[in-house]
Amino acid sequence: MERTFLAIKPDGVQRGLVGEIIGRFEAKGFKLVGMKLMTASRELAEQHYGVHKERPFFAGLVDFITSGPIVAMVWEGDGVVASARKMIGATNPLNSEPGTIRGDLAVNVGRNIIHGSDAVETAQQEISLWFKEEELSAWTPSLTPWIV
Ligand code: ABT
Ligand code: MG
Repeated sequence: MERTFLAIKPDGVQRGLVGEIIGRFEAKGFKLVGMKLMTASRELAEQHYGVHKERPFFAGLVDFITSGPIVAMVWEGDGVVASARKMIGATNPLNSEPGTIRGDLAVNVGRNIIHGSDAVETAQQEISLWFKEEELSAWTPSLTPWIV
């Protein structure tokens, strides 16, 4: 089953958007299989954004992403990598369609509230960068109603 790495960035946590964002992926029908609130080290952030190492915004990006707690998550489901990117919206929130997370909740490309892996292969690399195998839970949704 396909998995992706999503992270609510420090601005999303500070703005109290954790519940709103998680709710969208739950409502869509994806399954949460890993989650932790953590402040990333510089080393971890630099590895995560390694492809942007030479870009002028790299140092500021690492400063931002390590500036406070983030909610690191792994979500599972058919086509979850591409679907989550679609739900997140374009990198620059001013270009993100209304109805997407960034389109509805953000305005600044350097403060775009959530990260999502951009391809299945990247997702696998990011999941193993951020999570140990034992931190992930394989579970099957129960068909028994929880409230009778
Ligand atoms: P991420 O999910 O954070 O990787 O964003 P996304 O994949 O949509 O976009 P990319 B290109 O990977 O951007 C990485 C982070 O760099 C920021 N950024 C990007 C800038 O600040 N200026 C720029 O010109 C570009 C291209 C946006 C992303 N994160 N933040 N925060
Ligand atoms: Mg990216």
